[in-house]
Amino acid sequence: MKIELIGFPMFYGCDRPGVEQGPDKLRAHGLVEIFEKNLNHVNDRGNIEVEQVGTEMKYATHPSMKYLKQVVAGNEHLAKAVENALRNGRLPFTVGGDHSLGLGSLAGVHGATEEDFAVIWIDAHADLNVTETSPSGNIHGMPLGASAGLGDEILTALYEKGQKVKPENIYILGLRSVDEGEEVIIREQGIKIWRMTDIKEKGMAAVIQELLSALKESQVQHVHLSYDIDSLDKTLVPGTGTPVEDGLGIEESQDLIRAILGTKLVGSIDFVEFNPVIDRENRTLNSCLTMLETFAQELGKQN
Ligand code: B3U
Ligand code: MN
Ligand code: MN
Repeated sequence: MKIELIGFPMFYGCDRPGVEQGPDKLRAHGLVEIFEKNLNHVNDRGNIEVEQVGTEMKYATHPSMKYLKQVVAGNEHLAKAVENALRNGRLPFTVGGDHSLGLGSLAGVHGATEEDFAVIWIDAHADLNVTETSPSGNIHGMPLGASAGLGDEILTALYEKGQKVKPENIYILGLRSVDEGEEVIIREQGIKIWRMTDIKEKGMAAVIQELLSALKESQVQHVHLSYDIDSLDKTLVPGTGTPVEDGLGIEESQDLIRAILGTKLVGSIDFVEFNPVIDRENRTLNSCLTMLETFAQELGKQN
């Protein structure tokens, strides 16, 4: 298993500076070494170039989608990098930055794969908003919807025109903060979700069984795993833009990650929303390092 680490230092999608420092903060605390310890080939391709602009650009391209031009431009670069990594037989592991990077990541996967692929989105939020349903105008609340072909063409046509992933191949886990409009989209599109209440009620082991059997039934051969650290409980991640209570514990999250990677179908991964500037006592940093170690160990078993 060859890994291509890609940093995506962007905060425009969440409109809260600090999260763009995530990739370098994690590098400074051993990100590359964690992977090298567990895998024989890791290439850190560095950070994707992100244009630096001031707040006067927030609504310069669209009346409600913030920093639209900058988010699209950065994600076009990311899509190319993800597609290239996959075409070179590597697993792109993209470290954010905010979750708008799902746009570029999924566009790149779509570019490199012939067949339908699945997306597993682990997140407190659904990230399914379109311009009309978004309460914030923050694009990090929209990448999954846009990748499913919903909403404004400026986002759905990113990198390549049209839908990148079919709604029936989307699985969201860890949900506990869903906007009204997103609830409608989930119902109408038949997106498979496991809320935190489902996970607490059934237990993680049962949820994992449901997820794996649905995946198996779909017969997809590529799974994209998008991991938002705000899926973890608020107490574990004070250093993320929108922490939410009643989230996953570290062990629950590790069990889930191990099971998903254990399918050997995961071919691309995102790790997003760590904001070192608002962290407290390195609690979020430590949660991130623990989870990254789990990712690396499990990927290492696949050699
Ligand atoms: N759903 C809300 C809040 C949000 C989405 N993603 C995060 N927060 N991290 C929105 O603004 O779309
Ligand atoms: Mn997210
Ligand atoms: Mn989130």
